[in-house]
Amino acid sequence: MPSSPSSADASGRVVSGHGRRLVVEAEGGSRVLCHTRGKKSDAVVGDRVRWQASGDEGVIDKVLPRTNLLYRQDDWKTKAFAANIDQLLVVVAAEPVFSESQLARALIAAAEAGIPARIVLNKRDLPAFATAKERLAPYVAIGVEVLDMALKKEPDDARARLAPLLADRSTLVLGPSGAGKSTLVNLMVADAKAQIGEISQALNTGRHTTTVTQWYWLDAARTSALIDSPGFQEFGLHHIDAGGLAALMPDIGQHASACRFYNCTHLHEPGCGVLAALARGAIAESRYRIYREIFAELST
Ligand SMILES: Nc1nc2c(ncn2[C@@H]2O[C@H](COP(=O)(O)OP(=O)(O)OP(=O)(O)O)[C@@H](O)[C@H]2O)c(=O)[nH]1
Ligand SMILES: [Mg+2]
Ligand SMILES: [Zn+2]
Repeated sequence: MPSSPSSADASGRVVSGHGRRLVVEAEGGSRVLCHTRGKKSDAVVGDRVRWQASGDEGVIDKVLPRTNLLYRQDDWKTKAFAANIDQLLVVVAAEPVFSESQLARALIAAAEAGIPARIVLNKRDLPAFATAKERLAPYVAIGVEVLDMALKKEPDDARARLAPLLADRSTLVLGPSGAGKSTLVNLMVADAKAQIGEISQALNTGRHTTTVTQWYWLDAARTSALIDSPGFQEFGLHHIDAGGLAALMPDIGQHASACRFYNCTHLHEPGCGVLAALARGAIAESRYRIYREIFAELST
């Protein structure tokens, strides 16, 4: 429990949460269940906040300015993943088969938010791995680093390669359900169970599948953080302007300078540099299909 008097605001960081119930870590490291004022909660995991104690719990008064916010925008709903993150690890696996569209969307959202991203391709031990790896070839080609791992089967290899990438920054782990996000977090965070603590455990109700976004510290000095998140199935990008989509998909956007029209949509225009590149095999068909699919969504 914080020792600050209830009249004064203390600073802290949101370390987990569900709707309006958020766990805030105070400066000293203690964690307290907080509520937000008003109906709409705008504090998300990773946010730095001003809060005050109110009995055993707390109330968040103010969310401090963010460096960034990663979120998805479905038709009606905005779903924040986390704020103030330095990098993204998108975890996909050989099994269950991942949706390339969802993967592409996560990378587009990250690019839009200015957050660097890597892909972890997990479950190298399974026969389906080779096919999954092939499906990631377009991402390797655009310069996204793909880390092949078996988080469960070859934990030492995974730990040794991940540790330097995670040092001194906050990393959000995102991906579909069953890919291995929590396996990764448990591998890297020695005291993960203890950090979840009773408050957050109650929010997650002991389920195997993650239902609550959770911020973990990797080190005692609290300079490196790993954020576990629930698996996603949908990834709406309605916050992105259709005209700006190509620029967020580098393999598509790099050919736009050859288009005859400055406002080319790359769908049907004559003299389109993107369609020409597609025709000569310079753009992966799956990537162009995803571009069209998202463009259509953003144009309705
Ligand atoms: N074969 C194999 N299975 C693995 C590996 N890594 C993780 N798994 C298994 O994959 C399953 C899902 O792992 P989780 O870490 O819970 O997946 P998650 O991404 O956190 O899933 P959600 O919380 O539902 O989003 C578990 O049964 C793990 O044991 C691996 O390297 N190889
Ligand atoms: Mg999980
Ligand atoms: Zn074009």
